[in-house]
Amino acid sequence: METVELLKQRATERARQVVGPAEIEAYRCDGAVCLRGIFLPDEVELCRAGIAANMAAPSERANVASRPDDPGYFIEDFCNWQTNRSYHDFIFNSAAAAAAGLLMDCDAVRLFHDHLLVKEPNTRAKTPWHQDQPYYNIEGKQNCSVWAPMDKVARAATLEFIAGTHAGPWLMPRSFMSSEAMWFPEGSLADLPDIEADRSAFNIIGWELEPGDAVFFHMLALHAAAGVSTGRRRVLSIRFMGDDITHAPRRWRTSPHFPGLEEELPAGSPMVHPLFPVLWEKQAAPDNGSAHHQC
Ligand SMILES: O=C(O)CCC(=O)C(=O)O
Repeated sequence: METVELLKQRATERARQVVGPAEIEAYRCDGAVCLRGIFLPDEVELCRAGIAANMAAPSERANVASRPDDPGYFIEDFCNWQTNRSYHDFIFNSAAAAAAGLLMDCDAVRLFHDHLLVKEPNTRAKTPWHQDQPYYNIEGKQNCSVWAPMDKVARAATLEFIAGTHAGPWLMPRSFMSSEAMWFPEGSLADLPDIEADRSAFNIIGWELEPGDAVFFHMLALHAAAGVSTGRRRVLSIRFMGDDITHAPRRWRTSPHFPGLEEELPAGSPMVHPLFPVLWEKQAAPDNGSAHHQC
C-alpha cells in the first residue's frame, strides 16, 4: 500500500522534473505555460474514468453551455471531488498541485475546486474571452488553474491566452451564452477589448496538446477556446490557491457558488476550510538558482 507521504513525494519529484526555471519564468511573465507529460498514462485513465462517472451523473451545479441547435454539446460541472473518487485521487496524487506550487512560488497549495469542461464532437459553441477570477469569491495573486485535456487537442481548438494579461486589470465578467453582466454590476469594471476583431494586435499564445500535457495559467489571464470538430474534447480544470488568497464574499452568486461559506469564513480570511484542503507543501529544497528577470 502506497502511503500518502510516498505519493506526495513522488508527485513533487515528478513536478520538479517538468517545472524548471524556464517554465517558472514563462508563468510569471506570460501568465500561462504548457507542461508536457505532467500526467502519467495511468493518471490520464483515472481522470477519464472520473469524467465518465461525472457525465453519467452530473451534479445539480452542471450547466449546458451550448445552444439547443448546436450540432455538438458543451457541458460544464463544478466541485465534484468529494463524491467522485477518481477526481479525488487525480487531484490529490498527481503532480498538478506540486507543479502549481512551484509555478506560484508559494509555501502551500490548497484546492479551490474542480471544473469539468467537455465539448462533444462538432460543438460550435466557443468559450468567449474572459478572466476567471472575477467570477470567483477570492482575492489574491498567488493562484493557478490547470487545464488538463484527456483527448488530443489541435492548435485550432486549444485554450488560448493573451500573454501578460494576468497582471490585470480585472475586466467585466459576463455570462458565456447571453453576455449579461451577472456578477460585478454593469459599468463597475472595464469591458474586454474586441480581441477577435484584430487578433494580430494581441500576443496570443496556445499549444497543441496530447493527453498528459496540460496548461497552467493564472486566474486573471485572458483566455478563450474555439469549438471542436470531429473529436471529443474532455477537459478537467483544477483551480489552486497559494499563500496570499483570501475569501471575498460577493453580493451576487459566484460561479461556482459556495453557499453559506461567508458565515464560516469572513471577508479577508485565509481559505482555511475543509472544502479547500491543502494538497501540497513546500519542503526545504535547494535553491534552483533561478533569478527573476524583467518580463
Ligand atoms: O475548456 C474551455 O473551453 C474553457 C476553459 C476555461 O475557460 C477554464 O478552464 O477556465
